[in-house]
Amino acid sequence: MIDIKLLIATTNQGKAKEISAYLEGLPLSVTFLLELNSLDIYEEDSLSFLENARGKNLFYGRKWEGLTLGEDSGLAIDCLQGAPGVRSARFSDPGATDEKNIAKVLKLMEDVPEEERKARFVSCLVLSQKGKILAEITGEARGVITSTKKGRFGFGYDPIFYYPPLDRTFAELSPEEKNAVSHRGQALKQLKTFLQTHCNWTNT
Ligand code: ITT
Repeated sequence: MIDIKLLIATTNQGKAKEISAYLEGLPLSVTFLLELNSLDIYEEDSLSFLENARGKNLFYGRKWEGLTLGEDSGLAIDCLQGAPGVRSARFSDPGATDEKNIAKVLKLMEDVPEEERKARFVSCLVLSQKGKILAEITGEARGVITSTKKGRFGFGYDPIFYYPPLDRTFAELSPEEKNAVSHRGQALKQLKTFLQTHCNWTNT
């Protein structure tokens, strides 16, 4: 079977790992954005995950012949009116780190009782080829923000995102367990089905 080229257009290593693990086994030859050594950086300025995902995808895919996959994701907390939302990566300041972002969320929610700590993770995936969008998929996972960090796996806000069905935070789940239930995993599941059809179609 002929390999189809796929560019995973993210600078976030945590995301890149989860995406490539999920797509393993498909007849794809995967390239990561960081491998291209490009100095171009897309400035995310949209108010929605989908708009940002489209923008990033088309920007990084503009010089790429194969398929391009872009993702925008984030954490939306009910009592913070959906914040950090599209600003999840840079919530504490423009040079934010996961640690600083988590500290800011915990500080803002210091006095919020457990029943008001609901949140959701959202992942928007956009697949394109030569500027044409082929698929747009959204996945979501609902949970509760903890008051302290727990777990050592994952990235970003995983240590403070408690997932009730498994009675653990996302950072307490193995990579496989997280991918099976997470916002990104759910979106990737649909993308995999799409790609399986697309790859068969392209190869015949
Ligand atoms: P790219 O734009 O290059 O893909 P980024 O990290 O800037 O990388 P986003 O703008 O989509 O990506 O921001 C996503 C942020 O949301 C990410 O940095 C984390 O802070 C958070 N996030 C998204 N998915 C997450 C997950 O599965 N677990 C924990 N935090 C997550």
